[in-house]
Amino acid sequence: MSQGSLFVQQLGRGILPPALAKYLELDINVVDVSQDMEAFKKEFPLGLVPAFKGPEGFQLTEIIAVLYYFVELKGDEQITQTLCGATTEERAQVLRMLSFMNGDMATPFQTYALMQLGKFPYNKKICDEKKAALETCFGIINNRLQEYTYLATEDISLADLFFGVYYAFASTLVFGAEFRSQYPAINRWYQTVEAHPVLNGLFDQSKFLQKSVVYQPPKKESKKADKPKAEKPKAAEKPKAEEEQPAEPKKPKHPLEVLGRSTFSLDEWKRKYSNEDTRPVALPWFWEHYNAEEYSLWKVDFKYNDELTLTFMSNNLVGGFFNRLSASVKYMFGCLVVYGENNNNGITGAVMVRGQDAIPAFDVAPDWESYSFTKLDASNEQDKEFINNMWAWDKPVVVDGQEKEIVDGKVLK
Ligand SMILES: N[C@@H](CCC(=O)N[C@@H](CS)C(=O)NCC(=O)O)C(=O)O
Repeated sequence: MSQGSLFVQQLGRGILPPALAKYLELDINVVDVSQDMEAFKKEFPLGLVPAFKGPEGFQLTEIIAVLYYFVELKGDEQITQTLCGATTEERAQVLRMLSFMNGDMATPFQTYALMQLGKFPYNKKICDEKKAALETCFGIINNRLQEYTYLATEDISLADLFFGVYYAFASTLVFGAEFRSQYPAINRWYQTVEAHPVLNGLFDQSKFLQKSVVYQPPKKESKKADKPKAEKPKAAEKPKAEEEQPAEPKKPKHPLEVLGRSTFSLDEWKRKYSNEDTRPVALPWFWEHYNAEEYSLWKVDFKYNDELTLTFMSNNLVGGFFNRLSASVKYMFGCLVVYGENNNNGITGAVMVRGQDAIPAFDVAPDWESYSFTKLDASNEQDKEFINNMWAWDKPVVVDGQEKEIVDGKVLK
């Protein structure tokens, strides 16, 4: 029987609990909350991850509590002593380091990283303050590692695993080589801890940034505004009329609205896809009802697969892209999948859009140009097979003649 469900957003420190559960061979169901945020918030109103739900209504939040719970759940005294400390003093030291890193270090890191990445309004003074706080934290950790092999005890404890994840994540997200070179003892320590089975394979040092990310203010002129879109009807400029007037037709809200209602019911298809078994029921229904004059089918590929690192981050990228497509989603359906493994993965998929052109549907997302769109032909068996595979998402993808396992994906519906 499952020992519970772990709710995560597999990013930063969030990847440690599932990796630990796997190492401990716990039977825990890992749920990516971005798939259904509403359902998650119903159970955990704070909406913070990681969160854990065990049998009989047992609930837990706070990463440190979750990590300890998993170790206890394993119930192996040897493992518990190694990961959490063997003596009263060691146990206190492990907890101390975890608390220090999850509070004093993680809080400034979050603000600093989000500001440098332009995801939080940039403020130089705050950024400088947070960076100084982080340098103090890294300095404390570096000093410890000049004298001791590990962070809290004489072995790799939860504290080392936590900081291992943080250090590697920070190094793939914002901190370049010049930042890391200030802390040679941390760097040396990392070479050892990354081989620990919990961390092994999660990060690839060749993907660590050479240059630190520095906030780039947005360019004044918008690229989009420069581009004339002759083929697209203009967005409404006047307040929209209450009723459709024959003399002055209501301006469509979305360019694809001019195409009118389709005979193929997209809503019905989405319901079939969600509620029925994909291969035996939903896909045959789709091909029976699909109307090639009303909807076109597209192979969608991310253009910069080389820049992808961790597969969950690739999947988050797809999630973000789909969120930004929300204004078009009533004209679209499809799946993008992530195939491969950490530091060697790609994003591909198949999407159906209203009309014969992909752009009016996709260009509501500012990052649409990061993807290439190749039209598929439903009368071509190979194309049809590709669409089936992308939507059923149950077979490896063939990329450059090589089979690659699908590790994740998202449905646009
Ligand atoms: N003190 C909590 C913090 C949890 C937390 O801030 N989680 C972030 C991800 S690292 C989150 O869930 N953010 C989503 C949100 O704020 O909506 C812990 O250590 O578990």
